[in-house]
Amino acid sequence: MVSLNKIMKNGKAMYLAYDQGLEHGPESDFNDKNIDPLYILDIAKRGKYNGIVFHKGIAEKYHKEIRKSKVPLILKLNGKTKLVSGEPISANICTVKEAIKLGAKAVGYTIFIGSGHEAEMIEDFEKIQREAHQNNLPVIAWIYPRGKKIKNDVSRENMVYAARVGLEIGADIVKIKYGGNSNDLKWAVKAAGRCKVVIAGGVKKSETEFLKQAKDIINSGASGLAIGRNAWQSKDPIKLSKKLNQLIWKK
Ligand code: FBP
Repeated sequence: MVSLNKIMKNGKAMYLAYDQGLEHGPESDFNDKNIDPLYILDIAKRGKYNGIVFHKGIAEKYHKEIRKSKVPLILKLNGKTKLVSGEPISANICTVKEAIKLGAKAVGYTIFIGSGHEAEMIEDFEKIQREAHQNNLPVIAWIYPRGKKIKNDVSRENMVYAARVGLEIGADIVKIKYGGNSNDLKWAVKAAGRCKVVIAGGVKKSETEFLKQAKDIINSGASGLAIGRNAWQSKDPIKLSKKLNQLIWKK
């Protein structure tokens, strides 16, 4: 098994996700501050995240600063904009080799299970997973049920399915969305077996609501969270990150 030591601490993790510039576009998610990748990198460093998720373009253009920050880089290898309609597919942007050259400590890959293009993404994942593991690089799979067949992407059935797909296809960590029911999440964590489960943050909530949800998530057996908007849209991202840190490692 590939070692997760570089991107986890005592089997737990918090990651800062910043792929929304491509996935959602700047208009819906960014303000004057968080539009700047260096602002995000500073949060990741001072907030003690176990990894920062960037796409290739940012990883290349801000390479020097990322390296200097010592925050482990998780390179997201595929992505899509929100401008397309129809069955979703996430296109490859970066290879495993390029990710390694950029100093990545893990790679990430999105699969929309249930999409008409599911098979293409699973096939691509197969190559990526093999190459990453040959290079001792952990693989994080973003598994999101999506497409016209999916009525509720966070139903018990779909959430547990997403977690299990992570285990079945050889991901080391599976990132899924949480529907808010801790019993469902406990079952999902069980379904993922030795594949670690981390939970996405979703749209910005109040700090109290977010931290309460984070506590439920950790108490349900998940290994951590991989959040974006709830951290870098916060008025005080460092304070929030510190609270999240204490909660995950039960300080
Ligand atoms: P957030 O915490 O901001 O929700 O980010 C988590 C994430 O998985 C991102 O990595 C990704 O860009 C986004 O959610 C996908 O969101 P959507 O469900 O809108 O495709």
